[in-house]
Parts: sequence; structure tokens; C-alpha cells
Amino acid sequence: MRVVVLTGAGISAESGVPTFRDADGLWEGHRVEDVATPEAFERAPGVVHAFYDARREALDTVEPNPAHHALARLEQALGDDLFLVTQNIDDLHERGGSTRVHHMHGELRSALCLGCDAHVPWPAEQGGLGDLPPCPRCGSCALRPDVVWFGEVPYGMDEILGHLAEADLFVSVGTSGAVYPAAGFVQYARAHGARTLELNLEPSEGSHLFHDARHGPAGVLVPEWVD
Ligand code: BJW
Repeated sequence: MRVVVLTGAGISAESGVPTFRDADGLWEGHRVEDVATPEAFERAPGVVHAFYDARREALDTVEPNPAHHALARLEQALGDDLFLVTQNIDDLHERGGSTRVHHMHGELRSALCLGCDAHVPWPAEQGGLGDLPPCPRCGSCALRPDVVWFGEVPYGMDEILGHLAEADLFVSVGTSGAVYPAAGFVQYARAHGARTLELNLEPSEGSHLFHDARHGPAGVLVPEWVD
């Protein structure tokens, strides 16, 4: 059985990583839609760097939860028949034991060079704007967070769509279904014959598009489903 699992911010919520659209959904008064754009980075790079610096630093204070560990067990059981794609830029899947994770919206611990397009590790011991060293590949002073902002194309779409088209089962965990193209994966997988299952705290915006849905905390629902 070929399985595609899509995860969103809700899977990391029980680890203490805030989601984007729960509670007031604001970061220091900003909506994510106002911070996570190339225009915001051009207009106010310091604000955008501060947003990502704070989240990167917070990574050291959080741990994977039973949902991340359960998906690592699923990888051990299914091998190459599991394709795990996450919208999250944290590293909790990897720290929970998953070895193949497709980060469609990028990664907090990675930097993207605007000079040569290289993906390089985020510089150690470096903080915000002005402290960033030049790109280790080309020497230009143009590193930015290696994340996918609104208006940019998520990473590896061809590979993702290929796996969705081949999937027997598509499972969506902890995502609001508010952001495309990830919000459209359920319809794409269904159109190609997959069974579809939502595991989310509450019905998402696209809940009605799934064959089956279970609602509750990911830390309970995912282990129940995997084991
Ligand atoms: C729990 C829980 C617990 C809580 N247990 N559950 C079609 C229609 C309309 C608009 C568009 C469209 N196509 C494109 C657009 C524009 C745009 C878009 O979608 N806009 C919307 C606002 C409408 N999309 C884009 O611009 C994308 N690019 C694009 O489409 O390029 C064109 C193209 C695509 C494909 C091929 C060719 C061309 C790019 C989108 C980039 C999104 N970037 C961000 C920031 C990433 C970096 C960062 O992290 O800062 O990604 S925005 C933010 O939202 C982040 C997230 O990954 C993403 C999704 O959020 P997520 O994960 O769903 O979190 P929440 O908070 O929304 O939901 C959490 C859920 O968990 C809730 O449901 C809770 O109930 C639940 N939950 N606790 C289980 N314990």
C-alpha cells in the first residue's frame, strides 16, 4: 500500500510550536500573510529575520511528540511506500526518527543564497540582519531564510504530485487547509484513486473533501492510526 502523509503546524502544536491560525494567529501583531512574503522581506527585512530567528531559537526548546514518533514507525514499516511531505519548517519529524522528509515550505535551519541559489546550513551563532556572513559558496552577502513565502512555488511539486498520483491512501495531519497548493492535495489524490483521511483537532476548511475524518489531538490520533 502506497501512502502519502501531509503534515501541517497542528502536528507540532503538542510539542509547543505555535500554529499559524489558531488562537489569535498573530506574531507580534502581524498576520503570517503579512510577514511570510517576498514583499515583506524587501520592505522590512529586520522584522522578517526576527520572526524566523525567534522560531529557530525556539527549536532548541521543543521535542518531537508521539505523532512524530508514530510517523517514524510508519516509515520503518512501509519503507519507500511512505512519502512524508510536511509544510512545517521545524525539524521535529527528523528528530522523531523519520529519515526521509520532504519539506515543501523549506527549513528553518537552512539558508538560501539570493546570489547563487545554493541551499546552505543557516550560519551557526548568527542572529539577525547585519550579522549574517556571506554565502559560503559564492561569497555574496545575500542569504535569506530558506522558506517558501506566499507567491513563491513550494519545493519539489513534481515529485509530490507524482507520489499523490500513485497513492492508495492520502492522510492529512494537523493542517487548516487554508493554504494552497497543499490544501488541494486531497482532491488531486482522490481524482487519482486514493482513499483520503483527515486527522485534525477539528474539521479543517477542506474536511468535507475527505472520505474519512477523525478529530482530536494529533498526539493521540496519529499513534492510534499507525499502530
Ligand atoms: C491540531 C492540533 C493538534 C492544532 N492536533 N491538529 C488557490 C486559491 C487561493 C489562493 C491560492 C491558490 N493557489 C495559490 C494561492 C496563493 C497562496 C495561498 O494559498 N493563499 C491563501 C491565503 C489562500 N499560496 C501560495 O502563494 C503558495 N504558492 C503557490 O501557490 O505558488 C504557485 C504554484 C504552486 C504549485 C505549482 C506551481 C505554482 C505558497 C504558499 C507558502 C505558504 N508559506 C507559509 C510560510 C512558510 C514558512 C514559515 O513557516 O514561516 O507556510 S504560510 C503558513 O501556512 C506556512 C504553513 O506551512 C502554511 C499552512 O499552515 P498550516 O500548517 O495549515 O497551519 P494552520 O495554523 O493554518 O493550521 C493548523 C491546524 O492544525 C488547524 O486546523 C488546527 O485545528 C490544527 N491543530 N492543534 C491536531 N494538537
